[in-house]
Amino acid sequence: MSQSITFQVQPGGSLRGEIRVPGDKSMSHRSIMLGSLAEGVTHVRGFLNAEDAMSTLEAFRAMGVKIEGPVNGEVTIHGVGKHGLQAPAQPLYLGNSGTSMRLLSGLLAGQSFDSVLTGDKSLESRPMRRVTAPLALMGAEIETQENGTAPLHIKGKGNLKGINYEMPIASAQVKSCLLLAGMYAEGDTVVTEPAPTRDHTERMLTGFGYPVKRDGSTATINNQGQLTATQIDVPSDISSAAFFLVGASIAPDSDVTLKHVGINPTRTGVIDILRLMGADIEVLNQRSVGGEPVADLRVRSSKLKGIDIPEHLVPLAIDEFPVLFVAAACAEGRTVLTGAKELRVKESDRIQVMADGLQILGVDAQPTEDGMVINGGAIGTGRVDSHGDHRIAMSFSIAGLRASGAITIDDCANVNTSFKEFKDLATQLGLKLSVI
Ligand code: SPQ
Repeated sequence: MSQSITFQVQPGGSLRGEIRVPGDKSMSHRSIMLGSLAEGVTHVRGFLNAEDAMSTLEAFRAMGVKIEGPVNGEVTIHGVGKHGLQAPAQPLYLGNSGTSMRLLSGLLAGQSFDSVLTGDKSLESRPMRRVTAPLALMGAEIETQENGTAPLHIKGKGNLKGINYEMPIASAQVKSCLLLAGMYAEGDTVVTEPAPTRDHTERMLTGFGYPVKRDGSTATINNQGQLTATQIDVPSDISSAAFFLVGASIAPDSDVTLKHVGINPTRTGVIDILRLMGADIEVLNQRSVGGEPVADLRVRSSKLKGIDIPEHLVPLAIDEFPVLFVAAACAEGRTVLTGAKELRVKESDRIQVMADGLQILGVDAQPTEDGMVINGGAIGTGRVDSHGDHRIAMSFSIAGLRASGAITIDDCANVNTSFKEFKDLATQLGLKLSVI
């Protein structure tokens, strides 16, 4: 585990310049998983070299896959084929990464060997029944702790059967877990989601030549396909870009261009929400890269206003709410978020932890069961705790742009799980951020 790190941000300043934030975390995980199961050698560019994606990469190395890199974002995966993974000698430690654990649980339930998945304190307190329950319906045997958390002990029985599953929550991790298990199940695995969630798994399976049928909110897969090695170009992560979309919106005299950002419509809720609040965001040079839409995003300072966030945008911006709460704190009037209960079971309880920190900074932020009510106003000064959650740490750093004094943020080491370069890129643009 990384050592404890404290950030301190001095108040004020503007953000100006052009940067490229690191590769998309969701796609980086999936590129390793599918590349490992493919026939042939897959080359990945733009891979996210951060702890979460590395947890996935190391897990596949531990299952006998030869993976070179990452070097400058390039990874070469020598695929072992759908049935070529080897039993790991030890439990697979997945650090802080929910995506690794939930997607791997599906994939490993379909293998013919046993495996154990573990993680850090945060990951081992996150709910896993959302995946183990439907996997059990497919015939998987997975032992959890009494309260449904990891470590997960997965029996490799190799005889899964397809199910027709209506997901009770909108979760790309649950959907992806079941699609990966469905690659090993007899008959069709049919997954229906209650609202659109990120569809990188479906797109990437298609890119590897594996048939997945998509019909509205339903995706169907079976065990008849093969994955064929391919080239993957991972765009920049819109969830990392989001810190600067908000930062440049709230800080006066700002003008930032974020290059080569993935703008898959299942991920762009943050742009829609900020625009509804009055943000000035231009989407430039739209293009398609390896089956995923990409663009440069130019964002300039604007006067934000509070809004009622439309609930249909919640799953499309689920990881961006910590920093959107900072935008709301800087907006004129009231912002209301509802329908976002899922935020309570992320790396931290993102509703409570953000409300606590904002209140320490003098913001009128009231947590509710499934969201938050924030009355925009001044941001003060103080010491807040990120509770080891990367997105909380970066969000409070951005709040410094409009604070009246310094903000000290404890427990920031996990910024390395998704965005190691955050401090360097943020200071390059003008944020007065240091490690103390
Ligand atoms: O991987 P992890 O820890 O779950 O990461 C987070 C994040 O903020 O980085 C969530 F805390 O992103 C998830 C996201 O919230 C990544 C993800 C994916 O790649 O499929 C899907 C979302 O989770 P969920 O639970 O809504 O399916």
